[in-house]
Amino acid sequence: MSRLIVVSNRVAPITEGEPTAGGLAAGVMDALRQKGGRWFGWSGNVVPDMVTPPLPVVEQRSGPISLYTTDLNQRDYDAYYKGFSNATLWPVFHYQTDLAHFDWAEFEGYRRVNRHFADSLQALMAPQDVVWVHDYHLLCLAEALRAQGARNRIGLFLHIPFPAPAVLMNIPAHAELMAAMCHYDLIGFQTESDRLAFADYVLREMGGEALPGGVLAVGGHAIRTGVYPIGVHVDMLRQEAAAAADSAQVQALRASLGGRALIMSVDRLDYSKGLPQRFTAYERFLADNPGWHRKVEFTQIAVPSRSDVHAYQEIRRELEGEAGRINGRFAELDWTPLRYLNRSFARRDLMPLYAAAQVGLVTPLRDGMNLVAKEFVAAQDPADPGVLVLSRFAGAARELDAALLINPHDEAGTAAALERALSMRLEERRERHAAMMAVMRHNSLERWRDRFECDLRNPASLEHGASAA
Ligand code: GDG
Repeated sequence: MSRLIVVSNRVAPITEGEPTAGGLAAGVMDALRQKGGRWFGWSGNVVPDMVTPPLPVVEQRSGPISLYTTDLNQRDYDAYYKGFSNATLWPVFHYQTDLAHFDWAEFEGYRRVNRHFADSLQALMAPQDVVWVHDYHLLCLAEALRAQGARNRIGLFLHIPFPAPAVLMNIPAHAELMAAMCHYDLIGFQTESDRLAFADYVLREMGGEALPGGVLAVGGHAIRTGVYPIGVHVDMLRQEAAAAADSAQVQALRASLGGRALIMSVDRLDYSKGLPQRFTAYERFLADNPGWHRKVEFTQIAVPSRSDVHAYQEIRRELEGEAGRINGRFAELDWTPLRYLNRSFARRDLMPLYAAAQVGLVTPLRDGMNLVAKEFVAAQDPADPGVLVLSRFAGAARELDAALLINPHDEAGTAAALERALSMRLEERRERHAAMMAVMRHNSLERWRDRFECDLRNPASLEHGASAA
């Protein structure tokens, strides 16, 4: 029997009763639960440098799923996770080269951890198993597995954007990175423009050749590429939202709003999410529309993230200052126009909060997909839905073109979209919501997972056009 082996930087903890957080975790868990399989990744624990690899692998079982985790020592954590993954790849892949730093020693640490992962995986894999690797932390994993002689089918799904070659080439190790990626059999992207950016580099910088069906031939390898937009559990999210529509938390929110309209944003506190630009666009909206004063509130939930990386400390400081400044400018004794919450919420509390909002404001400067946009739409009451204001630079904008699409750098345009969203008549809101729901039902989380797994297991399926989303 050919099992599915999933590898990602972190493995989602199995928590009974609580739905699994985030798209990656939910999609992967579903895939493993159906057919059984193994999931390997970092435990999240950092141990002192005295502890040297190979570090032990811990197994946890839950029904047909086995989770395997390993710790990282401080040196590996600093180079692989904090350094090359989150201070080089993340900013460059999100086009923020000004925030990126590069250090060959960190790149070497990144490759070293990819090799350690490969070492641990060897013991968990049988020759016929297929391996599904996730995201930017593990771009060199297939190369490391091949070096150990693994001949399994190995696929990579990239959750974040893939940059244009000119941007990628800011990373001094771009050639090494791309050569490593070419050891994957299948690489999946969120959008066609990400896939084309990857193909562009392979064709122009590596002398590769494009064959039919998204196949790229380079240096004797054939790499298949495809587009697999990640989705959400549409019906489950609506049920979660409806089930808690009158929870104490939602009642408290409603009481505090006192009938005012609610604009809502939820993000990891990350510079790619465009929070400072969003705050100033809201400020512009308030300045341009005095008629809306006291009638609207904007709540920003910003979940702390990667707080030991310098750029994340900076943006946190900046936002605290901006929230205070905007409230200082517009607040009245009985009206706080902007609420800024720097904390996380339990997932089951989040959906009814989305549903209580009239406007979902999702304005990343760049985003692979952005699941919050999809969750906001799914959580709405179809009879009286809220409006999504969405950045055209989120992967989700490709599918959710019935949202009000904005450019997050255009302060006046975003402010005007907010006014339009708040004033939109019921009929137009329903039409836009129904159009987005239809696309989301089609590109479901099941479809994302099934298409990727099917294409990984059956190379022929791509040749018949399965790669087109
Ligand atoms: C990467 C890519 C791509 C948020 N706050 C809380 C909470 N969340 C959940 C949301 C959502 C998830 O976290 C965030 O997903 P996003 O897609 O918005 O963003 P990234 O974390 O940057 O994810 C992205 C994604 O991978 C999947 O491929 O879409 O482009 O960057 O599900 O609801 N969950 C809980 N408490 C919170 O306070 N439990």
